[in-house]
Amino acid sequence: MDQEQQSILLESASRFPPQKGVKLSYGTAGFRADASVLSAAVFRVGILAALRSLKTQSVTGVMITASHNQVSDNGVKIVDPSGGMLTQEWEPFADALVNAVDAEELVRLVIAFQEKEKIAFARTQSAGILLGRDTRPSGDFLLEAAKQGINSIVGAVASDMGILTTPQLHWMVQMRNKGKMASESDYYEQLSSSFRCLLDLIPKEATTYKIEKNLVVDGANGVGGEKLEFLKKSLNDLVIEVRNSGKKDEGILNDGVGADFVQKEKVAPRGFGPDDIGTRCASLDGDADRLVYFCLKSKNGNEIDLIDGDKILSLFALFIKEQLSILNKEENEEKNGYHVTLGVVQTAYANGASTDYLKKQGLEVVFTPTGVKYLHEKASHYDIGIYFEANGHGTILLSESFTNLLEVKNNELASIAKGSEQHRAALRLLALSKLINQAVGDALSGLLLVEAIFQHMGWSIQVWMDLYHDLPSKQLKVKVADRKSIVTANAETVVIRPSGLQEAINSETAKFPRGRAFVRPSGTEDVVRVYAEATTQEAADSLANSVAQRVANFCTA
Ligand code: G16
Repeated sequence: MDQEQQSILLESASRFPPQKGVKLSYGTAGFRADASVLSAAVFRVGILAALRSLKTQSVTGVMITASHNQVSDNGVKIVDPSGGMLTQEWEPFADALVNAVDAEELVRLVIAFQEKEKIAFARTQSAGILLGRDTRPSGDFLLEAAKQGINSIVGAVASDMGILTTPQLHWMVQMRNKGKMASESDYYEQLSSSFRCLLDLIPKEATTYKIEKNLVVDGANGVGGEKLEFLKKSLNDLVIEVRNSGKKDEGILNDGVGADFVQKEKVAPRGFGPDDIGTRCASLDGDADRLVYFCLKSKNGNEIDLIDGDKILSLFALFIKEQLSILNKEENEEKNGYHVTLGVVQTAYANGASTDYLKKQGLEVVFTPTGVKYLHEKASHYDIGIYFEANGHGTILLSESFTNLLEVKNNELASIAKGSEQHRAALRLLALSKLINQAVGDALSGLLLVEAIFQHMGWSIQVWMDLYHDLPSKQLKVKVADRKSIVTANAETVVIRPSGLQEAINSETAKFPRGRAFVRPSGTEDVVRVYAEATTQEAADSLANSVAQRVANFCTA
């Protein structure tokens, strides 16, 4: 690194001194904390995104959001050139850079990393970094910090894409690097045209039930509500009412609203009541990367039937299996010369009943730790990989070779069997590959896929709910002195530290038939999370409480 670059870095970094005593970690989905302590971290993440772009000679992204967290928090994460999360290999450097005590240490770290990674700094090179932020009030000043971080690397160019959902920014980075059109209006155009295409391919005889076309969506008072208001204008076949859309006086971001609240508390969000009984409802989270559905069931309260990520995954898996079996009907594998691998990825939070159901459908189910960065990676090993966290974060990945095969099949079949069921199945999968956001879980694209499949199946919401019945479950948060004192293994199902805690959990679990419980430190909040399931709600609550008590005891000892 030349002297001029060093002094630019030194000068700009000294304008963003880190707050004393604040130690941040890249966590499940980037750095998150109270927005007031984040300027230095966001500035430094700007530097990191520029380095990643220089290293890969591709476009990267910086998203400023704390997603489901409270409005006073904010966060920052990097979008890798693939459109996915930052490569895990760079996370230790991200941690070191963000926690450097002063500008001098920061410059030393950047020089050492640049040499190790052989990153070429040159005036002629140009690194492109797309910037996005959600609707949090702190987004503006943090965006400025990110820009200054990017601008302190010679040759790096920041493009402010404005207020976006997190998945929109991931999609834009992925598309740019494929050399495709990637504006926000291109995103809406792709979603609405592939949605229409799926509807046009619905078999005429499908409508066993009369589909309720009205859908009411809780926008978590975040960016998703506002974007959905826009998207719905191009969807003639669906009537969407958006509530908690973030408009003035509608309420506070993620406060008693949003997918995280609905899924964890299992109650309806604010703004929903007895008049909505019988209506299909959905909820997005604060930055619209999670989606759950629900139905109100009690006249006097806000009790709901929840349709979580596991059930969305099941719906997607059934639809894809159906299309694959149509495609393969008259052609055995040998003739095809191509065996399509289909896999499903879940985490320990997946309800045991969902895993049983998926396995009974003959699907291969694998598990990873929490965090879409892990699920996404696993799903990419299949021709079609479907991943979902129970909290509603997930998507579908279709391999390039399988998509190419579909394109070929589409062309072959178009000439010999236009309009045949096989041809239509290939077209459906092609439309699905365009509708679903393959960069990351996306509540808007997921919602349209659910709605299209729903109409295809001709299902009532009751049929979907009755696919299987969840085992009662309970989630709790425990505040401890140092959540990192808990270390887990086996996709977070076993605690290996502190010693003795797993045995304590085992002895509590053994008291309940079909009991299952695990604990893990959150990567987005300063808490330890506890999950328990059992055959009754009382048993699940009681198991969660006793495990939480054990955690509290072990972590203060
Ligand atoms: C993020 C991650 C998700 C994860 C969630 C909760 O979601 O992207 O994969 O499930 O945090 O993580 P933890 O339990 O570690 O706090 P979001 O929607 O907040 O970006």
